[in-house]
Amino acid sequence: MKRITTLLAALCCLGGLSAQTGYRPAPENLAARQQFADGRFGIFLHWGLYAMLGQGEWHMTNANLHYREYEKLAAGFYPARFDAREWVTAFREAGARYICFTTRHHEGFSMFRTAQSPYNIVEATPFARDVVKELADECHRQGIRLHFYYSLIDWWREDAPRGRTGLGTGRPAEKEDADAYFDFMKAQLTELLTQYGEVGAIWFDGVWDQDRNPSFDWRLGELYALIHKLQPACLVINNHHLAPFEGEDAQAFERDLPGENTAGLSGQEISRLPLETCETMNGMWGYRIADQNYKSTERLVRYLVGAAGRGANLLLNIGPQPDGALPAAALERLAAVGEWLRANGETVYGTEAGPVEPRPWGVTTRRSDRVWVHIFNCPDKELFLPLEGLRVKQAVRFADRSKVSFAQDDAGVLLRLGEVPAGADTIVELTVAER
Ligand code: H79
Repeated sequence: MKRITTLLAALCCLGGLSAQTGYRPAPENLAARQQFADGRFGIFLHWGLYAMLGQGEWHMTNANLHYREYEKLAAGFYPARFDAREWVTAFREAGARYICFTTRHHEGFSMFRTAQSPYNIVEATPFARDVVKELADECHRQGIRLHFYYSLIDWWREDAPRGRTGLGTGRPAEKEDADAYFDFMKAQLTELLTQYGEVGAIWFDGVWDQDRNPSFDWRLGELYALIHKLQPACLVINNHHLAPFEGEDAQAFERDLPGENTAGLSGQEISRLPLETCETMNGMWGYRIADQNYKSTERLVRYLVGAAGRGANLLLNIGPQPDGALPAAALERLAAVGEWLRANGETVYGTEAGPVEPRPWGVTTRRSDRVWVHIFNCPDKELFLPLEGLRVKQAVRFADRSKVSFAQDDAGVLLRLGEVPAGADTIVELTVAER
């Protein structure tokens, strides 16, 4: 099976998904990968003109809005409450170690100062401020890394290659010009990597738009080589829902933990690169006025810890409002997750997946001789952990360091826990030694 998937991946590359050939990551890139993986928690931001419509970031194509009408939103975009310092402070206090911001989503509007198109926040809106610059300066001040989401697909540009989406936005077919579009993207990526200081990652999305056109070439090799030339430490991440291509520095998953596939976007094999999965706080990426279906703090913590227990980061999304403020429900959850991480972050940051595979009851994380057993749902008053090759020297509840009694043999350890509350993360810390 694995061989078939590898073969398929190779065929995909031949069929146009060419990646950076002969890529040897620079030492500073390898260091950045480690720092990225150690961070475990990032905040994803989907913000663009679509916020004004309050229907999520796909409304332009879902409602087949004409591009000449849609672009008029720009003249009314004035997010008076936008304050980069407030945003970044809230993310840092939530315990996030990085932010990924949509510099340009599928709607095609650039949220940064660009000379490549007048359709950008500085030139086309009365706000006339480069929010990416303000965020970058603030991130650098507060020691948070900044990643740039960059869409490969564009529903507004006339030259953008047509895939399976954005077909009803009224653009004349004869204006399609892939060469011009790739020049545009390369010039914008150059701006993003030279105007804003250190960039933690470029996060691509949209490869799947051409999945019915296997001969289409996204020229990813050229894009990746450009990024690594301008900033060797900058990670290339591409949310294409496939096994990684050469030239990528971390692997993305969407709306599922690695190894799970409830949303149907994450059937790809899990690579040895740093892993990251993204998920929404409510049900949408971009601001959706009718969606107050926010996940509880407990659930968000379980998801973050569930990711860590699979050796992955969580990139947790927020859709800022059209006025530039973050939704109150999101701010509440950020504060609560931050409080949890201040108490328990030691068991998440800088860890790797623990020795016990994820189970229905929870996950394990590990750093050197410490293993943290995160119990979300204990079926019993006792919990057996298969720990072949490891000897447990001590077991304590992480919260109060109280001893947990246990028995062990060659197969593993039986923890005598007593009652464990359902839903929350009860953490038992094991001190282990190799057998
Ligand atoms: O930016 C956010 C979304 O706007 C974007 N990625 C996240 C991070 C995204 N939108 N949809 N998807 C991801 C899921 C893609 C679903 C697909 Fe399909 C199923 C792609 C191909 C098959 C549905 C049908 C969408 C396009 C065709």
